Amino acid sequence: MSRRVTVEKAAEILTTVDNIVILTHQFPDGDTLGSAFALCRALQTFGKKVRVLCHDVIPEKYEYMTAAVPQPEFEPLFVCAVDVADSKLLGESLQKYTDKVELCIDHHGSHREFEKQLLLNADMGATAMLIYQVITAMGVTVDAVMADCLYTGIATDTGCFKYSNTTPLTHRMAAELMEAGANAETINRAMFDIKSRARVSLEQMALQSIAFYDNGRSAFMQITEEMIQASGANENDMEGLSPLPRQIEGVWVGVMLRQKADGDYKISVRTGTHADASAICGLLGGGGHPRAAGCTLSGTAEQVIATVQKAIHQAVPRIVDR
Ligand SMILES: [Mn+2]
Repeated sequence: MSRRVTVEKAAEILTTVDNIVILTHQFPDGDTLGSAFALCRALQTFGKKVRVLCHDVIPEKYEYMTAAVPQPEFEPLFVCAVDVADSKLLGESLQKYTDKVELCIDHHGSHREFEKQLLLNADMGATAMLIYQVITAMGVTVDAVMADCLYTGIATDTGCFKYSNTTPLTHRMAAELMEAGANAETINRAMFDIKSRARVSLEQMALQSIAFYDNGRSAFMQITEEMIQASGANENDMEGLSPLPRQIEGVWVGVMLRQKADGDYKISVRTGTHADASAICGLLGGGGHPRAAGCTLSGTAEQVIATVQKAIHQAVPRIVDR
């Protein structure tokens, strides 16, 4: 069992230690990176040696964080993790730190304890919101670099202030961060608007593949190995494709089939208020959240679609009515 700590206690712990490494989760997103680089920068203002570690190569679009915060080499004496819901998510190269994490700061309700001390608040839409509070509690003034990092975490985890986890506090913090110099326009454009050409080419093919069933209430989209090859898309280009079928008017259940290298299909289900995605995927050996869930199936695309349809009909009987 981890010892639960408050924002003030976490701030006190961090101010008393040195040679700190901050761990992020694998397939890093704006929140884990924004949290890590903001905290790193804040602790460096005390003259401490601090650096950020990530199992994966950090995507180029976060260069305004990575380039702005120096990353010195040193022998770590204190290990901190941010936005890491489970030690497995540290990724292979950071697994060696699992039992050495002194403090984890996280906002996932599903958090699985692995650290000695934990600052957890699932009411926060982003870990960056907690980091903002910790930095303030340490008495550090948020500069423009920290503001950019924290704003990125909040904007990305709330889907640019669109998701249900967006609260008045989210907006208040974002406003304060803009006052502190966050480049909201540039950040939001880089995070939400800009797509690589490979991504656009993959989206073109994927949209072409969409097939409707149940009088247009369910929509299936396919991403095949062939499309990935032809578009030249990499792992980062694939992020955020699964909501596309659900965005179509009249669709209750949007399904994305992604062919994996071993031939199996990774299924992502997205729903609106009429259907429960986790109930559908639960019938197929997977799980997730009410609006977003997933599972893995093997077979041909036709077989997989038929299997998912059966589960949809069982979990959402009303979809075939009328
Ligand atoms: Mn997060």
